[in-house]
Amino acid sequence: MKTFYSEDHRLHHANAELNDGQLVPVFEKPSRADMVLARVEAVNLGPVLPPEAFGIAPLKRVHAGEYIDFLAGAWAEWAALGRTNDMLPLAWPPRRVQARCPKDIDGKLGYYSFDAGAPLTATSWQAIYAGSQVALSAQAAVAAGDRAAFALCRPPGHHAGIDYMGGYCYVNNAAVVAQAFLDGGMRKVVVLDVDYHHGNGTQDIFYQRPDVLFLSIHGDPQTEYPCYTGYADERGEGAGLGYNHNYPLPVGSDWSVWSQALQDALRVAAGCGAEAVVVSLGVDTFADDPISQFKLRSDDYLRMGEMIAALGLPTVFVMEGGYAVEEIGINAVNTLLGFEQ
Ligand code: Q9C
Ligand code: ZN
Repeated sequence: MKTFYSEDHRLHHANAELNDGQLVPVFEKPSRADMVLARVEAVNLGPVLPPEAFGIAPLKRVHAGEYIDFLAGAWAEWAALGRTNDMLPLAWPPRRVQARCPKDIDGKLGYYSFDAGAPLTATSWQAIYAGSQVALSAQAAVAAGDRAAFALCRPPGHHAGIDYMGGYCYVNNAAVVAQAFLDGGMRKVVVLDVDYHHGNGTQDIFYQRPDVLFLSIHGDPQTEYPCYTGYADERGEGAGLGYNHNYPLPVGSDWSVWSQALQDALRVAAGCGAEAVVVSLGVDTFADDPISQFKLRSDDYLRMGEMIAALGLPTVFVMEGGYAVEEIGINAVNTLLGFEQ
């Protein structure tokens, strides 16, 4: 299958993030994509192609326009105050306040985020934007008839909601791809999120809609980030009721447990009449991931890909998390190889 990739991902490399109460070097770093690309090339997965230009309009089909404009212009506002450190928010609207977007950049940062886990640097927007074009290029290849394509996106996207960033994510690439399929004429699309963390952003974007079925397998929010969403009783709302399925699993879950959740998710996916599948491909489910608590082994990703392929639907794989940098390439590409076998 084709892999879409842009070198511009390098333009997003923040300094530090908060982990266990300490500022530490970021886990979501450029070498992640380098390792995946190296593995794609080592196994001859297929051609590696640069993105085509789709512009910003497809992003504003799933995100608030004002939020995308904020991302694009945030650094300029920050730098105008003489600031040179990475941008991080420091205040959020609590419960029972009427949240209005403030004028100053610190207020805006909190308004357009749900945590302090998505730092912005001077050149982050260029990387974020390039990642979205990578995703759209993979979608276009599949819409044009390819059985599957791999969007090697960085930074990841599934924590980004309609109008907020967080958890290393800014633009929800998987949601952009799903919407592009619909805008191309499809009537139903599945987003299958296999990242260790709940895809809260994707859930937010499609929660009230029946045209995108969202399925997410992840660490139980009672103990795992993003802490407040991902419960099994979040089933969608209004017209979207029944089109959201969460599979929270306990810490320590291995393939025997995890694959049962996938089996059920695929059963739901097969029965919904979808015309395409978007896989939010996080491999932070790996046993040696430094920030996650599942126990998948590298061979398990081959089975995962094989099971997803059995749906028999056009499929776009969108890179999400995975922080065991040494093995991220093996694990991500094993999923794709398993799909193809
Ligand atoms: N001690 C993605 O995988 N920090 N984002 C968790 C654990 C945030 C993960 C802290 C993790 C964000 C795309
Ligand atoms: Zn994750």
